[in-house]
Amino acid sequence: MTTPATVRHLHVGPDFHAEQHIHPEPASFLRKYILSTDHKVIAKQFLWYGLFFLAVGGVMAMMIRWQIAYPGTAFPVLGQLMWPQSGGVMPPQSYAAFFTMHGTLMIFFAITPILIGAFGNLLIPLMIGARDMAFPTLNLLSFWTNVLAGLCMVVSFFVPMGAAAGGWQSYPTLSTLVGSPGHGQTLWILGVFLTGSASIMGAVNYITTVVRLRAPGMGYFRMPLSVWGIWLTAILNALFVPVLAAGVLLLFLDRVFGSHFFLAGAAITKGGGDPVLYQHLFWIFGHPEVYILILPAWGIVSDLLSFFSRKPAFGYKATALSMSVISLLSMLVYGHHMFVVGMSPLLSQGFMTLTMLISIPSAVFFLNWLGTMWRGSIRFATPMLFSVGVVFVFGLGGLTGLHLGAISSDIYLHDSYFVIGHFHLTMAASVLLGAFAAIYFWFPKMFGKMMNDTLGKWHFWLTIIPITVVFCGMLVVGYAGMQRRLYNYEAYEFLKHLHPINVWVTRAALLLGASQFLFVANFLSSLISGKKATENPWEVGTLEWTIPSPPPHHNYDEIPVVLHGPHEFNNPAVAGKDWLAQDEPIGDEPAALEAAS
Ligand code: HEM
Ligand SMILES: [Cu+2]
Repeated sequence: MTTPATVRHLHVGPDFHAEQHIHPEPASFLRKYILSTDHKVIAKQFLWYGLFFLAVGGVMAMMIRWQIAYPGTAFPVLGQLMWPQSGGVMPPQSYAAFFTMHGTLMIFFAITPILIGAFGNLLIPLMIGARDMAFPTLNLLSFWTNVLAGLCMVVSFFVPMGAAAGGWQSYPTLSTLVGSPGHGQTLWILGVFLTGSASIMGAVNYITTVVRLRAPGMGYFRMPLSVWGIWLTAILNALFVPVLAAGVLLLFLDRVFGSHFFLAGAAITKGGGDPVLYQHLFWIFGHPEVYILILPAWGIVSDLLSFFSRKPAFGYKATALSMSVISLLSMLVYGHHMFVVGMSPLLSQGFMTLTMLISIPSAVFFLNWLGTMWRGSIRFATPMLFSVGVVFVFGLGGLTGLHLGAISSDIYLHDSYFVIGHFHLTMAASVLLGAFAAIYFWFPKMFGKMMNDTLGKWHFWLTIIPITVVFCGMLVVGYAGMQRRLYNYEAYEFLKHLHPINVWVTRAALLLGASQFLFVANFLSSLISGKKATENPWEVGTLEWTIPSPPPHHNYDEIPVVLHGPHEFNNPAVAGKDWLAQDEPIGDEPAALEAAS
């Protein structure tokens, strides 16, 4: 969108022109596709990388569920391949490694690369009107450091004694040499440290790009909510991933150099530290981490609900501010993960009160979601269905958080399947459905082709129904007292009656797993022979839809000048269509720009 020459010289922000030259596209295959500094290429690299680990983490979840429903029987095909010595039956040690690595891979190597790595990279420069990230080389480094981290995780499956098996938090003393003598745990530490470093690099890049490279007129309260979500996530990453890095570094020193930061009592001969210290370091990071994962999904869903309801996002500013308040409060509540560690009641009451406070801003943006859809002329395309799916599962998950935020009920439910059900609804299902919504929506911009909407709708219904059965089933068995991480819960008489529910949960999980092949087929066939995408197939106004699909290497011929918010629908001054691009002038727009400054 070219703008009258006069407008370009009205500065409303930092001097951005100097910082955004048009660089020629690299010629060699290596620089163009492998060692690329182009944010759009790096976005695709993160997407493939994340989808690979999502598949690995997903298959592991299926095998965990198989063991729970059909203990003592081999998982079809894979069981025999992996455990021929036990007739294909998953041994107890492997069960512990499976839930540990399932959780680790899903959080750090699947959801993070997809929602933060891929969509952070794709959307931030395009949606704020920039040519690339502030630090393109750092961006390249961040991706390849992640690949190194992923390699550590993959290799850990093949070392003697296998992968880490101390839970995705890797609490000491179990994760020290006392509980985990093999190299698998050390490789886990290296992998987490490296992926943490990559996240910090990305965070610095995202924060700087949003602050410094917004196009003229793109004030913070004109940024799409997708950018708000990813930006807040980057800030939390920059603040809290270093805490995790410090914790695992000390654990590494304990394992490799014989220090005693997390070893105490009988585990050592003299001096000594405290294993509970690690829990504090882990959860100071760990609770903000759940918001690091979900904030991008919240932002994306807030935008998509508006786009497909053909209405401005209800309470746009309130949603952006609620997400900011939640990010702030998320720094102050980590103790609710440790109500049973023997903390002073005064301290846990403080954490409980702050945790309950979070439900207020959460309710604000949740109601804004409903307000956006209310009386909208809703287009139920696949991205919209997945967005509504997020509203549904997050609503369920959020409500069950209240049980776990209250000390009295948490002491009973701690480490039960109720916890597993809760965080899978809030963290797994919400981010997974959010990621699918984003993939179906921005696939045309990334690859220049449309995904098949009918297949997409089948994928949606065959995902939302089983995923609800799986995680709500977990809430029920957890409420009945079933603990997590039990290789064979039927060893406990009082849990035997839960077998039928667990069988149905596993059947639903297997259906959930199988229906993902619809997505794989749709993704690959659309890449190869999908319908060519136009510049703006969804008819929405954010900047990325004002340039070709896929965009040219330099994104914008001219840096756009932003005149409107991201959700301009049904503006009476616009004739012949119900939407308005953020840089589209109506009437004497140069005056409007002046007004915006
Ligand atoms: C979509 C299908 C999924 C299914 C069926 C599933 C199933 C499970 C099951 C059964 C467990 C508990 C094992 C046990 O304690 O005995 C588990 C643990 C876990 N899952 Fe998932 N999961 C899925 C997706 C995800 C996703 C997308 C994430 C992350 C965003 C995730 C993160 C975790 C974590 C962190 C744990 C705890 C691991 C531990 O106890 O150390 N899961 N999952
Ligand atoms: Cu928490």
